Amino acid sequence: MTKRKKLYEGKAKIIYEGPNADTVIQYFKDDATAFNAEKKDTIAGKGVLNNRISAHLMTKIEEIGIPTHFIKSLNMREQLVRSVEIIPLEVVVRNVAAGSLCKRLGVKEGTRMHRPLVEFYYKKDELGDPLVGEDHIITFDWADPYELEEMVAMASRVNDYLSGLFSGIGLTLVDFKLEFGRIWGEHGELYIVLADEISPDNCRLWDSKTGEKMDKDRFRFDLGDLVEGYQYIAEKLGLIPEGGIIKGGSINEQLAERLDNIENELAERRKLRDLKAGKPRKS
Ligand code: ADP
Ligand code: AIR
Ligand code: ASP
Repeated sequence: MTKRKKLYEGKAKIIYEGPNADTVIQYFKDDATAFNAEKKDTIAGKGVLNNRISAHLMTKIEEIGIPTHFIKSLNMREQLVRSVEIIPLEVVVRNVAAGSLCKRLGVKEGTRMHRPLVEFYYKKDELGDPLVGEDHIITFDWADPYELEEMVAMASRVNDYLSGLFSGIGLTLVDFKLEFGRIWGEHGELYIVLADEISPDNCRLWDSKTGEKMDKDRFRFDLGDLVEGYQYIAEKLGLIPEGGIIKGGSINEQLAERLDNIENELAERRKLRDLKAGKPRKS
């Protein structure tokens, strides 16, 4: 295997040089951090699950016409994505009050907003990613008004789509964080695309019936086994077989490697079931 150049190592992922100048490889680590890396741990299988969940959600989002950086899954921990210039903002959309919103404003956790709330945080670890307003963003040239409008429109569409998708599998999309990037076309035209990842590391997902938290809050606030929550989400999305691929901290590597196939197989089985459930068609 040729040695790849590491371009960047973050808290949860590593970015490697891709096969050509327009692409990079995202490697999903098992490292978990919270509160600006004050709390740290390594959780076997987290990277595999996030890679799979993010690949699936990005593909779905691309299908509804929102451009993303995602190209394809490479293996159980890696995906090929377009290389982008990351806009240094975290765009957070909230449907139900939780997390820092409750802490900052004293709103009761679980309060459903009558309209989704969109917030921006300046992506700067040294400052603890502070909340900023549109004026800060434009004044300091983190993004221009056109880019801002585009990001808000895309984030709202992602919210509508994902809220429906998760509600259909018994999960409430409480809030989530997106990152966007810039790509320039061959004539210098600018495209804004959805980048980074969409996984339970950056979405809050509660069981719609019981309210149980299935996302990274399990790790942040010691609410229970993180992998159990992530596997529950992946199972509901039909990405892994019932019973999961990680047991007692060890990954069933063979099964994990075959996840793409499993997804296809499950899709096929669903199709067969649907056909049998319906009336036979006359040929
Ligand atoms: P952090 O940098 O916050 O610790 P990660 O560990 O997730 O986060 O590292 C991944 C880094 O890669 C992030 O800084 C993210 O902004 C960046 N990134 C995501 N998608 C792309 C992309 N398509 N091209 C270049 N950089 C990307
Ligand atoms: N988020 C924000 N920064 C990093 C992440 N992962 C995500 C959280 C949560 C949402 O953004 O996972 O889904 C809002 O986070 P908070 O802490 O501002 O309430
Ligand atoms: N991963 C980020 C950190 O280490 C934020 C979080 O998810 O809580 O602070």
